[in-house]
Amino acid sequence: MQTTRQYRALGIGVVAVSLLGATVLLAEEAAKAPAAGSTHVMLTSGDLKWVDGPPSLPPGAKAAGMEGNAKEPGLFTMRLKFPANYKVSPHWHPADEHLTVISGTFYMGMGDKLDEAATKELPTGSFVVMPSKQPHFAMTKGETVVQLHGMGPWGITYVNPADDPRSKAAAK
Ligand SMILES: [Cu+2]
Repeated sequence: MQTTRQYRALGIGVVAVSLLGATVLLAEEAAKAPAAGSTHVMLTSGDLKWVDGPPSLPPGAKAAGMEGNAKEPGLFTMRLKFPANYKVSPHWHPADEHLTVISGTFYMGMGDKLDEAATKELPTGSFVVMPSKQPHFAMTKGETVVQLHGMGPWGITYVNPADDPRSKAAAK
């Protein structure tokens, strides 16, 4: 009896210690996480370095990386600037798309056919989460800047491969 109780107490003790250990470990990982990338990020809009948008987007877009690298595993944040009357044909991404409208008005809709009437008007300050693999499309009427964040490696797959600017570029 005595031994059983002792073993039981020991057993509980072991579980308690491992739980404590796991908690401490998680806390340490969490504390380490923000610094894991490099250093802190403090960017004003003026600090952004705009370059031509990626070849996966129709010409005319500008992009500015802010955090991480969309091509690599991990969190990334970037801004995209679209000219007026810009359209991104139905497509989907390998991970959830998080989008914040920084300036202008963005129009976004879900489905595999670009339907202007089916878009939602998203004025400055709007926020969207588009689940991975969910086909969607987007357009602008005036110049619009959006901030995109998600988990890399990021990508874009057009529902209709003919809409992919990369295949158009390759065909030229
Ligand atoms: Cu998208």
